[in-house]
Amino acid sequence: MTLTVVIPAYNECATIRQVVESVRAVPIVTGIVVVDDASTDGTAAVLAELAEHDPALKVLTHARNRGKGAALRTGFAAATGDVVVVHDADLEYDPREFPRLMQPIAEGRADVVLGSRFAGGESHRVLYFWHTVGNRVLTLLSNMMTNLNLTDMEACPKMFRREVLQGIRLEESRFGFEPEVVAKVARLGCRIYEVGVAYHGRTYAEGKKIQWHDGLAALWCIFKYNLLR
Ligand SMILES: Nc1nc2c(ncn2[C@@H]2O[C@H](COP(=O)(O)OP(=O)(O)OP(=O)(O)O)[C@@H](O)[C@H]2O)c(=O)[nH]1
Ligand SMILES: [Mg+2]
Repeated sequence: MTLTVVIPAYNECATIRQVVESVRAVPIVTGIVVVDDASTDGTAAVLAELAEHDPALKVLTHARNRGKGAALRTGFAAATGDVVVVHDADLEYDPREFPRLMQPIAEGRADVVLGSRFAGGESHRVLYFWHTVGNRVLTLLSNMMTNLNLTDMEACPKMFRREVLQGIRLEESRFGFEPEVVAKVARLGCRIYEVGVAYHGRTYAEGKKIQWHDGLAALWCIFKYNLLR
């Protein structure tokens, strides 16, 4: 079973090399698609150098910044593996966990596997209490509408059988991707599994970017994609 890793990247010049190298080092990875979302910090130059002698690494570039969801749409369309996983470009998650995430799909039990920072015994950096509350509330509201018992709707690691993913029309261009895709795979009746993942979160001083209005946007998307469609 082949695995394509889709990495959205916006101004991640400090981490992108290490991210790509750590993904490459995972034996089950057969292809990597990085979507440079019009970075202005030199990410493009690092990516060009990394792609030079690596046919398994595809770099796609947006002419202007369009957001994580839009970057993922571009990346998913170019993915060719049997299975596709989303991986952020900021070292918060560990690609060595891909085999564990893939297991339910490889065994033919799952169509979609979601990583969770709140399930399983992996290590998690202790960080912002109110962010965790926000995550729990968003996950609770999403679960109430999908009737799924997820523990972490907003976690980045999301793995799909490619046919399932490419059969979904995704609309959200920014961080609304997470609630949108969960609502859509739930509605399709996909077999969903959850796997606990380690989380090495960053502080705002270290470059964390998410803002309170991203939480509000996620809230709106939970209602939009579960009730209004
Ligand atoms: N913030 C942001 N990230 C983008 C954008 N386009 C692509 N990305 C990538 O999407 C991934 C997630 O972005 P992050 O800013 O790390 O968002 P997050 O992990 O939800 O939140 P924090 O890490 O807490 O800031 C990263 O790999 C980014 O490089 C964009 O327009 N804005
Ligand atoms: Mg992040």
